[in-house]
Amino acid sequence: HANKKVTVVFVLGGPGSGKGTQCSNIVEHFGYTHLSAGDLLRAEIKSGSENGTMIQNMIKEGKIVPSEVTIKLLQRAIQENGNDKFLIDGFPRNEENRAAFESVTGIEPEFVLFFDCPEEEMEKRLLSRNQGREDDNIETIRKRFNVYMESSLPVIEYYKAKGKVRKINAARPIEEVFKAVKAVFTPESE
Ligand code: UP5
Ligand code: MG
Repeated sequence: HANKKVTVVFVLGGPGSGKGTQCSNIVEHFGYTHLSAGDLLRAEIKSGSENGTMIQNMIKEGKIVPSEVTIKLLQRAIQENGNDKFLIDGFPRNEENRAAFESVTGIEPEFVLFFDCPEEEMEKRLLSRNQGREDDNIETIRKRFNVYMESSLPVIEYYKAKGKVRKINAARPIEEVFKAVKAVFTPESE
């Protein structure tokens, strides 16, 4: 696969747990490039690509888009970027995503940043986000929570067994969550 050597951190957690918000903070302080799989898929819909309608339907249903589509977008974004440190936000979402990404790109994450947040809090945040996301309605939110519990949590368990999960209590104000995040990215000698 002729890859440049890159460092990747997977940023995982339920819908509305604060992945995107904290990734912006990490970019500012630690020089990573933020790749949100969901943002890449939404951009693909907007670009009028041949997969656009399929992606739009899957997102509306809270379902996981076929991994070859998402991986192609992530791989392209990594290759086109001059940076060598990436936050991959909201991917992998199931076991198949994880295994396919690893075999296609040869990349294993440095660690997994996991935002742990109760469902009531995530629901409250999503319903008051108001950014016009087609999946921020209560019907789709319930579907996203189900897919997260059934398919995405097992991926976090997989990395937990490998000692790679850095778990953050995400049910606190943004600044407090970021304090905990900073500690994860700061070498212990500092
Ligand atoms: N907010 C954030 N932190 C807060 C805090 N500490 N206290 C109070 N409020 C806080 O935050 C959500 C909202 O909460 C914002 O208004 C924020 O200000 C506030 P945000 O940082 O946006 O949370 P995030 O975890 O990024 O939530 P998001 O909705 O983006 O998570 P999802 O995982 O649901 O969405 P994503 O974009 O990753 O995926 C969407 C869909 O795309 C999926 O459902 C799926 O259909 C599809 N998809 C795939 O198929 N494959 C993929 O690989 C990725 C996505
Ligand atoms: Mg997000």
